[in-house]
Amino acid sequence: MKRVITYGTFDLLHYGHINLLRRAKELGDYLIVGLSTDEFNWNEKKKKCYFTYEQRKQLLESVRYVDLVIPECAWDQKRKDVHEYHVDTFVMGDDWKGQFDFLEEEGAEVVYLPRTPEISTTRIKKDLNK
Ligand code: C2G
Repeated sequence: MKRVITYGTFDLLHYGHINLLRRAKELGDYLIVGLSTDEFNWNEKKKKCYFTYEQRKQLLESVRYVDLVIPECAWDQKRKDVHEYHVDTFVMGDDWKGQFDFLEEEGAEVVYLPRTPEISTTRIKKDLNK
């Protein structure tokens, strides 16, 4: 059983997120998503989510590629998560390229996947405000 983990806010879930989750799942058999909590988003990413953590969790849990959703409360929980969840592969979009290579020290393969161009939560909000 190959276990994969990825992290994110996943607000206004869109096809770019789904493309990431699908490709992440293709790298193993079990996909864990570390979902940024509302506090983490606001305090660490200055992101004000449209959907609450519980709503974003419910959406992610309904995606066929996702097997488990856990809270992401801090930047530095990844090292612990890799061991606690017996993770083989860590995946992020390539906007994060190089930021998490240290997880290889914990024995995890680190993979950065190309982002889906054009779509983003920021773009959706901007277009809807026109
Ligand atoms: N993503 C993508 N293509 C897009 C938009 C997003 O592949 N058009 C990917 C991102 O690269 C990321 C994931 O989808 O891997 C989730 O994106 P966000 O919710 O924006 O996550 P982010 O705010 O980057 O949080 O500790 C890591 C952070 O929690 C990542």
